[in-house]
Amino acid sequence: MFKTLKPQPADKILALMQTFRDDPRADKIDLGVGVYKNAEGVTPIMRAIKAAEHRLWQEQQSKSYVGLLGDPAFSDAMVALVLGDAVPREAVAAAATPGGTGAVRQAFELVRYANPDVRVFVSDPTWPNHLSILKYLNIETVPYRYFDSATGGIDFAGMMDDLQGLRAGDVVLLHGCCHNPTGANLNPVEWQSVIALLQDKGALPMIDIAYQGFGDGVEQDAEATRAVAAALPECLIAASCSKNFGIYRERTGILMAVSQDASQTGLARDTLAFLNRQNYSFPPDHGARLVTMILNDDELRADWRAELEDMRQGMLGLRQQLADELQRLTGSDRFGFLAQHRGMFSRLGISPEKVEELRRDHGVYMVGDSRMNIAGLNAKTVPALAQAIAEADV
Ligand code: PLP
Ligand code: TYF
Repeated sequence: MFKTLKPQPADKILALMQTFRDDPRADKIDLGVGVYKNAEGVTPIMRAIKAAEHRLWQEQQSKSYVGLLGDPAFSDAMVALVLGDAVPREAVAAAATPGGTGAVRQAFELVRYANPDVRVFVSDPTWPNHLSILKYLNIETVPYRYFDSATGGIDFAGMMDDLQGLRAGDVVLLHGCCHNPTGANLNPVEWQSVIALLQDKGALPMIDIAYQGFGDGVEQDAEATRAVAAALPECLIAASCSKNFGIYRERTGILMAVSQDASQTGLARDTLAFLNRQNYSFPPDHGARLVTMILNDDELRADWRAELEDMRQGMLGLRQQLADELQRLTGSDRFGFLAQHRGMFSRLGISPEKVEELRRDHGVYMVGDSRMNIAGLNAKTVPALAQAIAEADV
C-alpha cells in the first residue's frame, strides 16, 4: 500500500530551518521560522511558565483524562484573555486544541461539516499552512488582495473590492493581529469597514490570532477580534498560546465558536467535542494547564505580562533600528514600513532571486517570499543585515 503514496512538497519554512543549520558560516543570520528569540538567539522558557511547571510538578496528583473539550478553566481563562467582555461568556463555545494549528484545522472541519459547499476567502498572502490544510480538506479557497509590495502596506481598496464577491455563508479568514507573513495590519477604521461588509454579505469571519501581545500590547492586539465578535451574529476564533507563552512544543491552542444567539452555543459546543473526538479524542493538557495557572494567579500573570511586554518592546526596537539603518544607507524612506509593521514578521517585498542572493552572499536566511522574522535579529546583526540589503541593491 505504501508504494501508492506520493512524495509531498516540503514546508518551505521548516525546510529553511535545516538549510540554515547546515550552513557553516559563523556570521549567518536566521530570519526564517517564526520562533521568538532573545538577543542571545535563544528561545527562552518564560519565567511564569517555569514557575507554573514547578508548582504543577509539586501539586498535580493525576494525569487521567480531562474531557473532550479540555479543562473548562482553560476555556474560561482564554475566552477572557482573547475576548475580554466583548460578548457574554454564554455566547462562546470553546475547545482546547493541539496548538493554534489544531484550532485552525478544527475550524475548517467545522465549517465544512456545517456547509460542504463552503468557500473560504483568504488574504493574499496568508500563512502557507492555511492553504495547505484547506486544500487537504478539499475546501474551495478564494484569495483576496491584501499586501501591497510597492508600499509595504495594505491594498485596502483591492481587499474590499475582492470581498464584494462574498456570498452568504462564505467564510473570511482574517488574522487578528500581527499578520503572517507580511506584518501589515488593518487599522481600526478599516476593521470597521470589513465588519460592515461582512454584516452586509452574511459572511462568517474566522479569526486566527497567534501573536496576541507581540504587536501593540495584549489588550490592543485583541481589539479587532473583540470588535468582530461583538458585531457579527457568529464567528470562529482560533487562538494559539505557542508564541505569547513560549510553549511551542506543548501544542496549546483553543477554538472558540461565538454566537449572539446563545441557544446555538450548545450545538456548537457538542460539535467541537465531536470533532475533537474524531481527530484525537482529548486535546493536550500540559500547556493548557500552565496557561490557566498563569492567567488565574495575579503574581504569575503580572510577571508573564511584564516578560511578554519586554519581548514586544525588543522587537519594536529592532524594527526601528533596521528602518533607521536602511534609511541612512540608502538615503530613501522605502523601508520605513518596517517600523510600522507589527508582530514577528515583515515582508520586505523583494524578489526570490534577491532573497537567494542575500542567502548566498551574506548568509541571511529569510523565507523565499522575503518574510523576515524580526526576532531573529539583535542590535549587532541589524547593521549587517541593513548593509547586506543595501549592497544587494534590492
Ligand atoms: N496561525 C498563524 C498565522 C501562525 O503563524 C501560527 C504559527 O505559529 C499558527 C497559527 C499556529 O501555531 P501553533 O500551531 O504552533 O500554535
Ligand atoms: O510561520 C511560521 O514560521 C510559524 C511556525 O508548518 C510554523 O507559524 C511554520 C510552519 C509550520 C508550522 C509552524
